[in-house]
Amino acid sequence: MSVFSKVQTVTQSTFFEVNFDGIVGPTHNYSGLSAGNIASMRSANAESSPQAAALQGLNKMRVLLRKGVKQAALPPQQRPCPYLLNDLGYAKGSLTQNGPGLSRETASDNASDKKYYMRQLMSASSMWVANAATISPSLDTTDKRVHLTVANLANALHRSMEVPQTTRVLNTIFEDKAHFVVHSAITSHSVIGDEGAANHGRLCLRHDQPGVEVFVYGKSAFLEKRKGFPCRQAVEASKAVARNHGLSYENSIFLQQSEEAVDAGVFHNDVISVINENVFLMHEKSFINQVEEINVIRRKCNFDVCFLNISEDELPLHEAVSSYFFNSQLITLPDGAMMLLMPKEVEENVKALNCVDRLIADTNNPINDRVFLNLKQSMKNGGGPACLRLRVLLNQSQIDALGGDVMMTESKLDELERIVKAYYREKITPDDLFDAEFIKDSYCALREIAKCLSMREIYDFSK
Ligand code: SUG
Repeated sequence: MSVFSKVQTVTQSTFFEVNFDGIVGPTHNYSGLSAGNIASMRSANAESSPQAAALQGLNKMRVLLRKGVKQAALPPQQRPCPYLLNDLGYAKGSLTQNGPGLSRETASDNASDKKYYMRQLMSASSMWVANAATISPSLDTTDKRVHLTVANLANALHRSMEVPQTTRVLNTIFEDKAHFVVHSAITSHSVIGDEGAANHGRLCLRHDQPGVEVFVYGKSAFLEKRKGFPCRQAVEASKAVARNHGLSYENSIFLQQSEEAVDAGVFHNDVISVINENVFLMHEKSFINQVEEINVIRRKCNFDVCFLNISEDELPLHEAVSSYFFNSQLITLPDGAMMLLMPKEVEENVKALNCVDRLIADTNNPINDRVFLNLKQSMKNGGGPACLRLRVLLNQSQIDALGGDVMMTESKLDELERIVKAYYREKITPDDLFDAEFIKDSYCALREIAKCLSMREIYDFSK
């Protein structure tokens, strides 16, 4: 029998991968803000449904909860972003059509400035919490605490403005210093751009064993500038995170994205590969010197790694990107079996569907199930299942030490669903973002969500 067979050991792990999903915010819209993210560029100015987007996200959490996976949630952020609004010299409410007017209006101000900034300031992009932070579990770090580094997201204005609120939320949840260390974001500059867990994975024999942390980058101050789509993650940032987390040379590895992948729309590594325990599922065009790098990983890991290297013939790069095949959540279920939670777009793409079914039929890997979910509202902005979740490996005492009331239950999901149905709009266009009534309604939604998660102090408007 193969070492990677589908027959599972039944001993319960003492560590759990807790999936923290970002609750989609009430301002979810398509503003075409992300260069190199093909879905975001294509969806610019389309009508969006914040309500459908949030319900699709809550449904994903419910599906995993019912599979016995530990599920948690992170609240949406306040929009327009109060810190950036203030930095830009705009008074509160001044950017809305029917707001109180520009109390600090100057000659330098004009309508196109306002439109440009409002689209940035209103982005609900904090829903993609795979970009909120990078996390090293206590099993890997020298001081045996969980380390989290907030991502600086320095490559785009609408994403970099997430940092202060993400920092506040993570400090609230991971407040207990006996278990957790929350590091501030690395100084915000694109040369040291850091996009968090979307460019990070962890290989281990089982979740309760020490692992080798895999950092993926696209650029470096020491590499030549390239044409084509922008690279977001700098190796300098990845190495800083590894140092701050107390990872050793032996338990960290740094891989460079292939330029072909970046130019095909792979703006984060989670668009082209995914790791869970000892399984590394990747497209053959994911990394530079991929074959050699696989051998380096084999040597570093003191356990067998199951590399599932999908060929261009089986699933061409552009279809891997359009279906978001690799942006799936690869999850170990309580019985030890592995499951792929995939976007519906995989089911709708013949090659992608054949590919996942071939993996499930193959007896030499532990993946034995797949579930397809409709996440189309988020997908249209380039955010699949894996983008919507932040994986945090925790043992029971660490779970007990979490601040707020963020672990999901059926009744908590019911309550969140009720709030979304009551306060989120069914349809908006980017022009609705300027409506003061819309902003007021969104504050009501956020107030109730914060109450539901017992995190009352996180929003500026409630102070
Ligand atoms: O940063 N889209 C996000 C999608 C992030 C996906 N995350 C991961 N791959 N982990 C981004 O490009 C689009 C917003 C807009 O165009 O309105 C956006 O920000």
